[in-house]
Amino acid sequence: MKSVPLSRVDILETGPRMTDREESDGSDIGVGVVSKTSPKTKRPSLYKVLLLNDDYTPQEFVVWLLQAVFHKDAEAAVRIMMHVHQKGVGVCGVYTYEVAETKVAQVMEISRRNQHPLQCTMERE
Ligand code: TYC
Repeated sequence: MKSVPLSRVDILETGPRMTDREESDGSDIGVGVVSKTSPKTKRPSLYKVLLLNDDYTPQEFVVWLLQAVFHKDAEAAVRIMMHVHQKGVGVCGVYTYEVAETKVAQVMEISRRNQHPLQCTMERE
């Protein structure tokens, strides 16, 4: 019977058997399995930054502040200011905790420096 030449795979598989998880001396190479039990990303909680009305802070100052701190255009700033003026409270924006905290601190500090009683706070959405 005519013998068929050995292929490269036949030759390799004639040697000592070794699994994918062994070193050549047969010792374990320490490959583990990483199992994911929960999704790795969680959406952050969001917080509304609220502006409160008062009888003394000039409307023009509030409009300027909304543009400077909250990046509102003139039209949106006037709309928010008038909403707060008429309803007593209004939302300036919605942010993650640290951003909201920074905006509140900026509003309070700028108002204080300008001797206006304007109040700003935050609440979880
Ligand atoms: N009520 C103020 C006034 O008539 C204007 C004002 C608007 C003040 C919004 C605070 O958050 C505020 N001068």
